[in-house]
Amino acid sequence: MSTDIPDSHPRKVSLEMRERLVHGWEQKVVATAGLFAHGRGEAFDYILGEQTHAAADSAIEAAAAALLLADKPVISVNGNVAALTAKECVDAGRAASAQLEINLFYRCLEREKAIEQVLLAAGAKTVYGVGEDADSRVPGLESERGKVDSRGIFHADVVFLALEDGDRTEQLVRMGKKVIAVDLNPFSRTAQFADITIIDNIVRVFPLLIEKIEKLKTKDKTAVWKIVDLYNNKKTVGEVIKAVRLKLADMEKKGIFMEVPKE
Ligand code: PTJ
Repeated sequence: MSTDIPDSHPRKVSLEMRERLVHGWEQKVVATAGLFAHGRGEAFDYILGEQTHAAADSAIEAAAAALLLADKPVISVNGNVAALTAKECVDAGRAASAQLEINLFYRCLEREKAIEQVLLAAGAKTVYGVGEDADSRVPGLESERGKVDSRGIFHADVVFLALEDGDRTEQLVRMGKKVIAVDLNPFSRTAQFADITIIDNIVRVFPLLIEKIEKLKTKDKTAVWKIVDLYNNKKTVGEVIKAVRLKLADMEKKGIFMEVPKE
């Protein structure tokens, strides 16, 4: 079932995102729990004003730089990411010469294949982590997320991941990898443990990331290294939390949330 959402609807973009997830759920791409996870993300996005904050923008720039400098970068794809941004994953992978690997919490071959199909249809040439290809394990991680591809995440130096429960980020960092995480919740374990935390909606992140990768490709390597070296993740996460606090304080002070425009 899909509803035609009129252009005039003030929540059109948000409602369309939900439709994509429901469609993904019907195709077995999205886990049932993925729908709840999206709801949590929506709530944080609402508080963030559904916009990319300046601090998130600098995290995206650092992510672009880290991906470009990596020897073996990998973009980790789960159900929600594939349903919302399959084409963008492929485009970012191409721009940064990064591999795409499917990594799921609710892992089963049916979902792995469904997500692989979505990525191939979006233009991917190779997709790692499907079935027997997930032949290695992240040490210390007992969940299905621990299953990784030896050609991909297991030997990667930089891993880009999004929208996931927190335990894997910590272990990947312990393995010595640089982890770039996209998570709208600045308090999550993923957000706290990642080396570069992008607190923004994945649908806004990818287009900006691709743009920044292309721009940094034209710069010399020293300038790109400088971006990574100067980046401070604690400061970035703190700045986003501060922006939210100031916005809420301002709304509280004004005591007005919305006004119906007069005819
Ligand atoms: O596809 P699978 O099997 O790997 O399962 C994926 C889910 C999402 C079910 C699993 O990873 C999960 O349960 O995740 P959590 O613990 O709910 O965490 C998801 C995080 O992503 C939450 O902190 C949300 O705020 C955040 N989030 C949700 N939607 C978005 C988002 N962050 C960025 N952009 C979004 N669109």
